[in-house]
Amino acid sequence: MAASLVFAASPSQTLASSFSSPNPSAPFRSSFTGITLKFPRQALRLSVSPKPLTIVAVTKKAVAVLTGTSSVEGVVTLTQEDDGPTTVNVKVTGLTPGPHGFHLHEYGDTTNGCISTGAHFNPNGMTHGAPEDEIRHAGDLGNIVVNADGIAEATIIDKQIPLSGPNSIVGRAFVVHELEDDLGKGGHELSLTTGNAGGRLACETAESKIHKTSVR
Ligand SMILES: [Cu+2]
Ligand SMILES: [Zn+2]
Repeated sequence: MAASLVFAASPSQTLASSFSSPNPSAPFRSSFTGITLKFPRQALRLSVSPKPLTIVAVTKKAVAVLTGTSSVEGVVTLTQEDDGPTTVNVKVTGLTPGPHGFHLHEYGDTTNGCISTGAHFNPNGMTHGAPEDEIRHAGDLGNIVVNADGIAEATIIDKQIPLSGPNSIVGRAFVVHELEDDLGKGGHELSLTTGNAGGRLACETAESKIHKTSVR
């Protein structure tokens, strides 16, 4: 998607620049010149590259390495094909066994530890909920469950955390919490804002890598 936008921008810039220096005595001729300029450029590109590059899919990837003040650490890997859902692979170690709230918070700022990541990422102005709820923060990814060895491994597939576009989560931070996220249903005063998931044990910002899968 991003790649096709880049390609589309090139001919229109060509057109705009040819209009920006019109011949005042012959306005029709000027616009005609703009169009003929566009076709030779494409023809040139085809002759230089006999097998033109075709973008068949854009795989977007991002990664966050979670660190905290405690012994908790982990890695979050994100993958998104074109405009499909995002797959989140999480592995966190050093947690107490049981469920722990796992969210995407608004800011990628960890200068004051996990506190400076702000609230849950919420571009649609919703209240806190479960990942499967219609009313939820985009950043509500539920809980990750930690086994007896203190390790949590999970794969989450979600449509509200794209890696590009206006609601891109690249540059925002993942946070692992001390307690279970009640998914907005606990009746606590914090249930509808944070799921009452307690302290922030580890966090890190998602950083992006874009891969284009191409064929010739
Ligand atoms: Cu959180
Ligand atoms: Zn939330």
